[in-house]
Amino acid sequence: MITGITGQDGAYLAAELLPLGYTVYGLTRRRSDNSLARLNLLGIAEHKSLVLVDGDITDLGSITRVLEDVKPTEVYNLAAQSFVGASWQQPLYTSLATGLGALNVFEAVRIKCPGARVYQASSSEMFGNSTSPMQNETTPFNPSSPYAVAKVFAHHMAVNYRRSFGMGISCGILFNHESPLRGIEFVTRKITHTVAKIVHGQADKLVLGNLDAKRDWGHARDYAHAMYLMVQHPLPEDYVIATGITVSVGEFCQLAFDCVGLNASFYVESAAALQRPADVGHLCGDATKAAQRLGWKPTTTLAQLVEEMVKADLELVRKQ
Ligand code: NDP
Ligand code: GDR
Repeated sequence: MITGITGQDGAYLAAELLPLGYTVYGLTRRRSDNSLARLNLLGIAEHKSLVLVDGDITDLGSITRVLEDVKPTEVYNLAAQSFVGASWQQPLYTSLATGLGALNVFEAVRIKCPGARVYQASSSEMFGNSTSPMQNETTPFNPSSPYAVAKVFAHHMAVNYRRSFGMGISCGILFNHESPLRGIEFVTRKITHTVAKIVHGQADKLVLGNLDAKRDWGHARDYAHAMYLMVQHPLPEDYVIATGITVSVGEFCQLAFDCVGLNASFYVESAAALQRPADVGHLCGDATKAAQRLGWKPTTTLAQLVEEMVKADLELVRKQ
């Protein structure tokens, strides 16, 4: 059972589990346009073992009913209001979906299928502006946005349910991970999509906020594999998943423009209006524990990731 199956990670995770013989139940909430764009792009929307079920993580009753029907052995809670920028505009909704929504899932599992293994999508944003140059499972949290505060709440609840009820909940503290399926509002996809529009004559500049923010960017496919490995491990624990390499937004821009032979400095601008009320300046993850205990390592380099995203957006914009 995957909550958030229509999102970037849900799609990659479903694509990981289906070939392994799983029946994957994907929770989808009611929308006026029932687009399954990401599942379609990965060619799994019509898979015979993919079953979509209706529910919303802010509605405990709906999750409880779904779990009663499905009786899953593994539950991956990926659903969230996941855009940090929007969390200042919608702090209450973000707390409801990203924080309490996770608690609803743990509570429904406790009531209906307490033996299920659970994955909780925790985030490197929980570290905020950390004083440690690299963050691992012991680094203190210092959340800088309503989104990060909600994730810290969900993370502590996951650990609490594990300790209080002996539930098999693992938290993946995942650093930023991207792909051609990334939402257009996130900075990497905004960059690669705008580069493609510039190449096709549909844009003449790329306007961003903080160009100096540094992130540790990996590929979402690798990170979905880490989620699966965590849930298979006999002991539920928390794991940092990251590449250990960090670059700035500005450097990411140059890598993307390099792919099409253009100089980023001619096109990229920074606008004060796109700066966040508080930003996280530097994140770099230490995934040693995941390497040692799960045998997990990233397989895609940053250069490969950027190239894949730029190529996909060039093709998308060309078709449009
Ligand atoms: P996306 O924003 O791409 O996907 C979010 C998913 O959650 C969508 O399927 C969305 O459904 C669903 N959703 C949102 N609110 C609800 C709700 N109330 N009830 C049911 N479903 C809901 O996020 P990602 O795939 O990138 O991220 C997955 C998870 O991992 C999130 O929890 C995110 O916070 C976390 N995370 C992500 C990282 C990253 O770099 N990508 C890093 C660390 C953590 P719909 O399609 O209807 O909007
Ligand atoms: P983040 O991702 O906040 O790290 O959260 P995002 O891509 O939104 O921002 C990364 C950094 O880029 C800076 N930035 C901009 N960001 C956006 N979106 N748009 C811009 O124009 C822009 N200009 C500069 C931001 O200020 C920030 O410093 C992502 C989400 O997937 C979360 O759900 C997840 O938990 C974390 O990654 C780890």
